[in-house]
Amino acid sequence: MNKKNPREDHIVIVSNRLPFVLKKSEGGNIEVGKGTGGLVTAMAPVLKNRHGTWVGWPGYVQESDTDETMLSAIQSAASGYSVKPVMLTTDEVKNYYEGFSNSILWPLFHDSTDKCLFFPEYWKSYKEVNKKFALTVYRNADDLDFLWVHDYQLILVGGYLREMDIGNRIGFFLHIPFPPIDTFARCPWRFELLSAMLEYDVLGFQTIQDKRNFIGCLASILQHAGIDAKAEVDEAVSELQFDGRTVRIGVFPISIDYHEIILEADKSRGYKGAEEKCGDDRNVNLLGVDRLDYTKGIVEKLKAYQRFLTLFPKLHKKVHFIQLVVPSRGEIAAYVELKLKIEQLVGEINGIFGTADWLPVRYMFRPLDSTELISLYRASEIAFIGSLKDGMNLVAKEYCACNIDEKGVLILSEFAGAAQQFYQDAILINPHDIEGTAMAIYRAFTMPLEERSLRMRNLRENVKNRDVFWWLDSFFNAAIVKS
Ligand code: GDG
Repeated sequence: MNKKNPREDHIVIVSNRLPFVLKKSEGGNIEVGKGTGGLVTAMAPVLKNRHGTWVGWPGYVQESDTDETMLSAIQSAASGYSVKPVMLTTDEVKNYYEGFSNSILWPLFHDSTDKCLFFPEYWKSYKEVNKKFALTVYRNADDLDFLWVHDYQLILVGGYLREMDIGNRIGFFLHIPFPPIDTFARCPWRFELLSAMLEYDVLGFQTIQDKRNFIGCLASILQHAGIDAKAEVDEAVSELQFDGRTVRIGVFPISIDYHEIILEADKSRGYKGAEEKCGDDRNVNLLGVDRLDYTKGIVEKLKAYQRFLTLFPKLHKKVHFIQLVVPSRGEIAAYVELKLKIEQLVGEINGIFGTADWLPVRYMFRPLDSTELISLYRASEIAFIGSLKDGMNLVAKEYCACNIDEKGVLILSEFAGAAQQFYQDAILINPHDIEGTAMAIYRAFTMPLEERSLRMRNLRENVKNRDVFWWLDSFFNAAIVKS
């Protein structure tokens, strides 16, 4: 097979979703909206500066192929790159997307095996849709394009491209955690998934723990099947020989376009009066921004806040917990139940502690536009991130970047990938420890200005030095074969 080095200026990105959402209005017109979510945030600046092609699902169901009106609506939403849509039918959305992707792989990779539904029809559809994505790539890629497949919905795409005898270099980046062997081994299709991952030339993970888990799974599952697949864990990028090829395995913590977000933050309405008072005299917004997801620990955060209000009655009316929840995966039962649970708790806390002039929790369930989101970051003295498991968590990075005055505090779950980068300067919490998290809120609230500034300066420096372009370059360097 003729594998050539990729051209840095020509990438084909393959992800389940395109960076925008198309909806058909009642009158039959196609409306284009911006997509939200971590993958879109990270990848949008990558193509903007390099051209290339994005292959993905535009987010609505269609039983037949794309038509011209849709193609032009899709293309006009993309600036500087071309878009190749992959359309999904109702059955595919149910079995591949809601089923295998979000009711097997998502919970399995996030330590929530109780939510896994190992239905064979999900696996069948996952294979078919991955093949469909591969075919779209095959039809649209040039010889020197670097093919970059993203995330858990599309693990098999690389393998199908090899079957189509494509000679390009192909990379894969996993945005979510990779589970340990005890968890991964429960999956009936563990062997097929692992083997498919070894069809890529370069595999990227968010943290060293994810890479370690992956290599542990290889050692156990493939070697049981008599396949030799050993790699060093501790090197930044390690190499594994498999089937006469070299597979590179690296750790690339994803990030944000730091400079772009600072420009936006600078323009947004300023801090609501950055208070210099110390200790109990401050008035503080505590901010949570999460997609509706059981992995984000929203219920645990609310319980910890409730405990904090019980422990510190003197601080009532001085703290406002603003929790933005962005609708997500609303067709899946676990998400519907979670929404009810969150809303019940919000009501309970406001009912117990609220007064005529103070609402302890301000809850929003809708997406905001990016300008609103940025002014919320700027207006909040504490960011509160309580993921039970999270690949990275870009909200943590965005909050720090937007904290231009360097007076804010980041409370961060030790189970978010970002904690491996921020452990020295964030207040780390174990979100399962409700009492400990309540005390962490108190600590953030009472932290002296000097300490807050020092920590926030370090956090921002960290994000600045490792922005999304640093991430892209590191991945690309690993993808290139040095002669
Ligand atoms: C996956 C992994 C990993 C949120 N609300 C609004 C909005 N957002 C944007 C945020 C941020 C993104 O969505 C959320 O990113 P996260 O990283 O926090 O989480 P996931 O969506 O679960 O992302 C995650 C990521 O992929 C990247 O690899 O970090 O671990 O789970 O950018 O700003 N954006 C707008 N309005 C909102 O209301 N415009």
